Amino acid sequence: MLWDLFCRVIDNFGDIGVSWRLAAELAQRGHQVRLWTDDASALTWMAPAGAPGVQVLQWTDTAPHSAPGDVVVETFGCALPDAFLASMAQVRRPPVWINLEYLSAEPYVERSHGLMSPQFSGPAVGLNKWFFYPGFTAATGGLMPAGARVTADQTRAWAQEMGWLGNAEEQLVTVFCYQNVALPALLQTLSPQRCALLVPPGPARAQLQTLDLPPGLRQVDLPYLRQPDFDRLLACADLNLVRGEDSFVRAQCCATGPFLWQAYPQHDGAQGPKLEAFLDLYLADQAPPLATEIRAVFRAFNGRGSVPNSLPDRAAWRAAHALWGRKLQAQTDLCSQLIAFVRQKQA
Ligand code: TRH
Repeated sequence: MLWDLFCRVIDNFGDIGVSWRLAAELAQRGHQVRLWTDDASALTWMAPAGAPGVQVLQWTDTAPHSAPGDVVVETFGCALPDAFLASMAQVRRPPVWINLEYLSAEPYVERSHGLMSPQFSGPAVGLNKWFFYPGFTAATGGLMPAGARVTADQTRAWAQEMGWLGNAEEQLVTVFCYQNVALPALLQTLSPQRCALLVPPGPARAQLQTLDLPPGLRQVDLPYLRQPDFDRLLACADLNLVRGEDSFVRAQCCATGPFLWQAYPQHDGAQGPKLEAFLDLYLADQAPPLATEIRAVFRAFNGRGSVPNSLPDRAAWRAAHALWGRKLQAQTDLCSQLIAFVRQKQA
């Protein structure tokens, strides 16, 4: 099938990161993808070689030269250009039009996944748009697939090759969060263990530059990595501090080490319920002492409480993480679900 994927970059890398991941995954499954974006700049490092089957195009508000594809995906409600909507309404067999939403574990996701939004006015009058919600349960659209699995040993050897690992005893901790009030206290809980903090460019690195690192911790500033290497980075870490949407998912699907997630901060505080809803699912199968400890440190990492004196027992935390990972693996992935959803709407 031919897919038109639209992506508007609001800020950071999540919008283009998720869109690129989906585009590349569809193409790998034999589909043709046109990725329309208003800002492709991050793709120069995220996907420098592009991907066969994916064409990256400048978002245009004027009528496109070619007819719309079989499927049109509007990522994160980015509102398609009127001229494109009009061209969708004009073709004999209109494309299946999907709004791919933000990821959340909140209950509204199960209620809203797969709903139809008939268009009663505007350039796409007469067409239906379908809501597709990623999620963590069977009644949602699932998560982007994990890609090739690599063992912790393979990735550690890679970290060594990259020059990030000081010695075999050193723990690897990625620091890919936003500006974070809990970071200084959290680093204290890691010390005096020997840890290499692997820090991509961004707000966390800027914050670390203002801190004196406690004993045992060593900062390694990373360049921007290709997306598959970024995934590998998370896979090799003993602990991942992640954020937003895409790194949050990768830390759950690709990594053996546990993670802490900083939800994207919003002015209305929407990240609070989002965090709690995720923790409710994530910790549902864990016994109370561990679940309470993990919840406390996740909350602290989101500015909702103070950092405990110590982190949860690492072996127990790892086991909890593995259990959750197995649960996610049993789900049908987002790409497969999306293709099946489209085929059902075309039938
Ligand atoms: O960049 P983010 O903060 O993105 C956010 C969230 O998606 C948020 O929900 C959304 O509202 C906001 O953007 C607009 O974090 P996220 O989601 O983890 O995306 C990071 C992407 O960048 C991910 O696809 C991985 C990619 N990446 C690389 O490929 N290489 C790198 O070196 C780095 C640092 C990131």
